[in-house]
Amino acid sequence: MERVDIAQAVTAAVNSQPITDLHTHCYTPKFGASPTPGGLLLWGIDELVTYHYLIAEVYRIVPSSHLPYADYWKMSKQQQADHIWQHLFVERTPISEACRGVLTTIMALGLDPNEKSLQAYRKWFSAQKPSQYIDTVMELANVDSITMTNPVFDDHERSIWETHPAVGDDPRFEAVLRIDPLLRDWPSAMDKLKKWGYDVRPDFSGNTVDEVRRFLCEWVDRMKAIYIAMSLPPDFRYPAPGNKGEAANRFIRDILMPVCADRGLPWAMMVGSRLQVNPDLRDAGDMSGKADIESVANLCSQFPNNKFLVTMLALENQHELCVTARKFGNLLVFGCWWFLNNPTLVEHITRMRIELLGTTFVPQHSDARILDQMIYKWKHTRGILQKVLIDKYTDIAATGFKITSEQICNDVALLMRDNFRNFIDR
Ligand code: FIX
Ligand code: ZN
Repeated sequence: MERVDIAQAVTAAVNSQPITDLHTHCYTPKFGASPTPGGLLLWGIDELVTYHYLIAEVYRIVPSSHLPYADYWKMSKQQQADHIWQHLFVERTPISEACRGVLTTIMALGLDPNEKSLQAYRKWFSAQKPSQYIDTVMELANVDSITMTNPVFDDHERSIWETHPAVGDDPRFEAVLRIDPLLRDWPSAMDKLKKWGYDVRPDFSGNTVDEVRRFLCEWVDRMKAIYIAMSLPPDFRYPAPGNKGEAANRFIRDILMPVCADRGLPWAMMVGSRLQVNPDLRDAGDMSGKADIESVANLCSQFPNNKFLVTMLALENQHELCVTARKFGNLLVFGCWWFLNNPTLVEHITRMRIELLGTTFVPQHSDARILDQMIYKWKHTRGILQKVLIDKYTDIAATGFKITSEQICNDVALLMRDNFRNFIDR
């Protein structure tokens, strides 16, 4: 195949391949939808423009000395959106990736991205209904399944699951049991489990191991979770050193690994998020840090019957994560997470992953917090994937190997859907 034919085949394959989005913060409409207070499904222009990435960016223009954080948080959602639109999209060029994403989404919806106010967009969105709009977004993004993130230690979300057990039942969505406090704050997690009726103690005495396993199994079953997930700090270690680390080691060894192995569930480890370095920014207040790849290797090695779905937040960790994946078949590398989800880094990381892992990884997840973001996050990703694959197939063709359109389609299906589905046995 000539490069021009490869380009045509790759572009068609990547554009037509439905994506299984393996990590988002979107929800079925049964969880309630914005602007209803407490609605967990966030959608529409005011949510899109007040995405926490953009809050961080507007505070670089209007610092807290001019607009105290407390005054921003007292504003209505529309006032917050107007503030961000004015400073990031009207008075300055919306050139950052988070700004470009909003413009891509607006354009894909058939609206004019040059409006000086949000009124016209608000009028258009006022005519949309959440459930139908989910179909619109999935069609525009060509996404066939949206994977939720369901933090069981979030009191509001847990109460919804407890009062509406079928809340996750929507063929467009899958659920994920998210359990960060069990490693980030074991003692307070044990206090909560005790309040919820589990016979547990922070020192693991008594029935603690069985009771925490029961807790995990009951919620995996209630949610029909397709994997168990945690975000972990840069200083996560396995095994954790010293007495302080013993609880974490025991939780992983005696509880989490047996439950995941028994249920055939991957443990999704999202490693490197240092939370709330600026708490006044709320969701925008987290940052990244270089993490320890040896801990990932130790887990893959010590638990060969477990599956590890891993993404790391620091750019410095990406190469060593690829090398580790070459050593352990029970490790599936995924995504260019959060601060890595920028064209320059996505292209660099994806090229490296193909060169080291072939087609045995998952290039991206959207991490969409606002439903509409799936439109831009996947449009931008598809463009980069096309660029990288065209180069890689051209390199292979230059060896005399005969590339076919069928092979390209099969490879793209693996990268955008089937590697993940196969890993969770779906
Ligand atoms: O821990 C996570 O799931 C992170 O993705 C989020 O906490 C983060 O705020 C985010 O949405 C990044 O894109
Ligand atoms: Zn996330």
